[in-house]
Amino acid sequence: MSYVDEILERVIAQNPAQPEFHQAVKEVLESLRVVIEADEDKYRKEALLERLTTPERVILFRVPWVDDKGQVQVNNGYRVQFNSAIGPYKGGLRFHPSVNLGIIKFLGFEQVFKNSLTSLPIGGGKGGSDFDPKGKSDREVMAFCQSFMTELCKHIGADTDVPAGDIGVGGREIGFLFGQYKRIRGLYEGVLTGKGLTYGGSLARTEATGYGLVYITQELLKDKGMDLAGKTVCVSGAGNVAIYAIQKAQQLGAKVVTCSDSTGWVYDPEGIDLDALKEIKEVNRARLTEYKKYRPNSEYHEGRGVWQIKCDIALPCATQNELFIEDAKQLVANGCIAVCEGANMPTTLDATKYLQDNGVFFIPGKASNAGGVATSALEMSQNSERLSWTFEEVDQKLQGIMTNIYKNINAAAKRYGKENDYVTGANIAGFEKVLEAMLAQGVC
Ligand code: NDP
Ligand code: 2IT
Repeated sequence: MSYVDEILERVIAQNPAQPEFHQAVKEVLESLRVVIEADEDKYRKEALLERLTTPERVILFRVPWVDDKGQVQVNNGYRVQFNSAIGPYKGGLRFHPSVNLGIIKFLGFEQVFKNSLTSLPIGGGKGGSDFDPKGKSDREVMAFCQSFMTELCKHIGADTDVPAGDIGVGGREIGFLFGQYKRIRGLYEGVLTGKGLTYGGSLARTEATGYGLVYITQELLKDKGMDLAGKTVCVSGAGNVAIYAIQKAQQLGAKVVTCSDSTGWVYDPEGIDLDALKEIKEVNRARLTEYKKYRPNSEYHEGRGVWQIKCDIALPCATQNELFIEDAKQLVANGCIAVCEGANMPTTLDATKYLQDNGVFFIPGKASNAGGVATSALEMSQNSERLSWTFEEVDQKLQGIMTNIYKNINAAAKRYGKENDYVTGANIAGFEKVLEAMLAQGVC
């Protein structure tokens, strides 16, 4: 059996009931097959793929806290420190009831390659909890965050592991987490990114993932002789990534006609009203049902359905496995040109294949949403030099990083005879640097 197939079997056998982790590993290893099989004996002897697919460390912990009724609640806490070959572990924290170890491992594994693609010195990690911030008071969120950090602070630090936000973790949560870290460890250091601007945060970090996604989409279109201006765009999600993707796409002249949350979706044929969306989601923390009050001509539908709407560009920005094969077929039938992932692994493997086989340009999340973590790394640099850069400086660097990622994944795909296959390009380009660093550091 080939080394790649052997490891795919091993990952499934050793990590039962973790389908998202299997899915992420399968996608990466299928892409790396060409690289590994060119020198299979060497990599097998080095147990390179066993090391690549086994986290360096997994931390599981209990998070007890007291709700507003005086009831003690208990959640599960996770931090997966996946790979530190090229820098300290870096990656977000997700607070969502669906969180389990398999999901955090898939996200940590993806993060290793994504962080490598940024060309900045950051390793891969991810963490989170099954805590649901929805419907909780600020005091309850603070009580949870303080308890979560009381344990997590033993395992992180500005030079070891630097968490940030993800689903359910935004500025409010990062503030509570930072306060508790400082209080227990007595260190005022850049241990988290996505911080508020008054205590070490970076300008443009809030916007970075969504902006970066649109910058790389524009780069792809330019390379193909097209432009985002005048294009119709469908976005899913209505959180941090979705909101700033919509903003940048609109600034570049596109018309964004959809967004969604976990209960339903909006179709606004005249273009999403971003101020309304921000007020609903960022200020009121409310549901998308509110949108119709601001825009009576828009449609609100329960459930999922964003990908039915005819568009040139699709930007899935909600969560994993939210774009299925039926959606891919609909997008192709509607003449979609490109799908660029804002979320992590939003497209299923068969949907990805269908899109690629039918000539839709497809950029995977580890390349197209890397602007967020890249700007986190820029926040770390600013914290280290105890200076802060202007919005324009950070935004310029972000644009440069996204352009560079596009060039690198495009070149890697071409080098292996897979032109336009940006999944293969991203996995190989991300892997190459990690591989070299791992081999240079010996057996560890
Ligand atoms: P937010 O919590 O800000 O927003 C998430 C959005 O997705 C919300 O609209 C939420 O709906 C919806 N959503 C979440 N889970 C589900 C679900 N199970 N089913 C349907 N809808 C869902 O998170 P972000 O915008 O930060 O993250 C979105 C995606 O982008 C995630 O995949 C994340 O890993 C990825 N990402 C985030 C980065 C960042 O910097 N924040 C960087 C790179 C990737 P509702 O409002 O109802 O909860
Ligand atoms: O998935 C991701 O890249 C993030 N949630 C951002 C991680 C970070 O460290 O900024």
